[in-house]
Amino acid sequence: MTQPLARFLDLPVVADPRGNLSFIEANRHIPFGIERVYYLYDVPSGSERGGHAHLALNQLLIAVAGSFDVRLHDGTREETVTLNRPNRGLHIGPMLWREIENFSSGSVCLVLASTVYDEADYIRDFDQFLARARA
Ligand code: T46
Repeated sequence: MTQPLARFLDLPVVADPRGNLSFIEANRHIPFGIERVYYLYDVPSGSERGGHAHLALNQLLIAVAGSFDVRLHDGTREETVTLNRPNRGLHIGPMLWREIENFSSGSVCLVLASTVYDEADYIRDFDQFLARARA
């Protein structure tokens, strides 16, 4: 059976009549330490984010509000997954091209990242990515 390019991780939920609570502990619920948190919000309809791969970065993407699609490519295969639950993350490892699209109105993409921001870790040209991934 073909392995998915990225793994869904179900996060704990503390259900409560006052509202639900989910939490994430580094190296327990996700397989990496967290050095950075960022989030995408106020995304205009029809916008796309991403369009790059990372050499070493691990990330967990969560649709903490609304939904969006993540299109992944490993140099050979392409796969699209939808994130639409605040208690489910998508673990994206290194050397996966990602494009994020179809953001619903009011959606928020929360990202936990294994390192601080480093432009040198990005591959922003798809042909360069393909050459490197297939090497
Ligand atoms: C990814 C997807 C899901 C920073 O200064 N610090 C940061 O932590 C980040 C993430 C970005 N930036 C700067 C770099 C650019 O000048 O913000 C600007 C926009 O970044 P970018 O075009 O890379 O944004 P996205 O949404 O296309 O990609 C981001 C992450 O960069 C990327 O790692 O996987 O979200």
